[in-house]
Amino acid sequence: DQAILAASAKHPVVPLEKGRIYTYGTAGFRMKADLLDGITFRVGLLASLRSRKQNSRAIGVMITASHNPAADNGVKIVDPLGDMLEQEWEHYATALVNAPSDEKLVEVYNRLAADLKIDLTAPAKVVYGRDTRPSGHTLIAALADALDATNTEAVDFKILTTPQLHYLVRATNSEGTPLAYGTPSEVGYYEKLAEAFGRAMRGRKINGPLVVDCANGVGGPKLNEFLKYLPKEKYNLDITVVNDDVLRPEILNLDCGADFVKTRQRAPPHPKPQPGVRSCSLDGDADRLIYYWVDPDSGFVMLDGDRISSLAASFIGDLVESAGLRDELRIGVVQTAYANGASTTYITQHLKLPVICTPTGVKHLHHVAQGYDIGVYFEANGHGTVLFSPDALQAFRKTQPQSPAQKEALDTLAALADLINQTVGDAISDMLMVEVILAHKKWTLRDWAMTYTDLPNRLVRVEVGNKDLFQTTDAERRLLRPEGAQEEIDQAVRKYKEARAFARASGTENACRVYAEAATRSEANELAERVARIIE
Ligand code: 16G
Ligand code: ZN
Repeated sequence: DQAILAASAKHPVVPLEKGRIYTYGTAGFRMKADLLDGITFRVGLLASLRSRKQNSRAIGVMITASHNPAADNGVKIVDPLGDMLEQEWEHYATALVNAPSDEKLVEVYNRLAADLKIDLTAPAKVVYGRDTRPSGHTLIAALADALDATNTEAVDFKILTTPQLHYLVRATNSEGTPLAYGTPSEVGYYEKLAEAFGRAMRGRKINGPLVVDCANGVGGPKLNEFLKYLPKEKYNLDITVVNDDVLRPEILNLDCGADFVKTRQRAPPHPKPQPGVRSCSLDGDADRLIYYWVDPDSGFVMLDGDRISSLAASFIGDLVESAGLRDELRIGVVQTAYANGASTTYITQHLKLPVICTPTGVKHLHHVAQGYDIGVYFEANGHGTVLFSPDALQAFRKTQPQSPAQKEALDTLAALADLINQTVGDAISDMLMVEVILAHKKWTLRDWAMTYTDLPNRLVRVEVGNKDLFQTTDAERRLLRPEGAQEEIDQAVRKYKEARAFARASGTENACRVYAEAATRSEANELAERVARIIE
């Protein structure tokens, strides 16, 4: 207790105005970096408790604010298998962080330990990393003080992408077991992906150069490093990394990156887009991916998370068929309400795969995807992955092929399961998956874009007095409160063809978001504005 008290005094939490508290949201704690020192210290305390509760397995802590501006930062906890912190524990994080004094903090800490039957003398281990934000350096010091005060083994992996940290947590905990996920080092991550990429390509060639915009974030240096592990000539791999300047923090996520491309629906202005060149953007911590090109005739064309999802589902579905496993393995596609209606129709009617809709936030999609043998999940914003169950992995290895084609399908599936990050959405791993699929199909980005036509859509952010008044149901597609609002939205939607709209409170800002889609661009815009006026 004394050690925690003394250390906590060095890392005070900045009090909020009356009635407001810090909450562990969809992305952990995220805000202006200068508010985060004390919060990160307390998250360190929770990570140590979590490790002790989880039989001393390693817990991860990642310091990043993803696509937010450079002045922000954030901190989140990664569970032993590399997935997000169990939801029940988000409340414990909130309780620790909002304790009003150092003494009360120790009280909450000890009460949690007692209630959860945690042995505070058991070993604990926390592995951590951070993105390139300068503030990360001092936040790591706060975290290290908490680990020190609680006698927790600390492993500092320094600067990493978020998905690399998730990989490292799982690799650390599975090392030396039959379920070993990979060597628990940054090099181990590159080697695993490079090897799996080679097996998945099976001698095919990449279809043209690719420009990768790294949002001036951690993805830049990491992708440059990773490229050293890939034999470029062998696969015709011609990748140009742009927006990879991490020495000027103020340009992080500035007019570039996956979030810019998705929300502005255009290519980053720098470097000047070359018509026809295949391009993609990562976000500031390299867990989101959006493809696009500027067409000399029709202008900017974007291939977002829904496109990556349907591409993966179509390719993997075909492979499962060729592998003779269609009756054995259940494939499901998980989306959120933001998924373009045309993608949902394409997946259900053309690919004949079930689509499940969950609330926004990776943890929800991940959880539902785990219920399938092969669970494909992506948010429209480009965050997602494909999960393979132990049964699926076993089937890829154990099925006796009756033909060369069946063998090829089984081997390709096994390679994809190693290539695709199983812990969380990973832009670098997803990019290689997309390249593998396009190489197999011999598709250009235009071929990919031709699979279906997106419904015109519009997203608006609406300032509201108190976003907590907005309560949703049906995976955020309908409002329960304020009373009467949903009826008004329904009426507005009925005025348009092929229309759909919903309003939900943001999980990361004090605002509401409205999404609308309809048969034409002007109708989608009009509908979005009508709904915005209803909830204003
Ligand atoms: C967080 C989520 C992201 C989601 C976004 C929605 C994770 C790792 N991140 O960034 O998946 O799309 O929140 O933000 O889950 P909003 O609630 O403000 O619309
Ligand atoms: Zn991100």
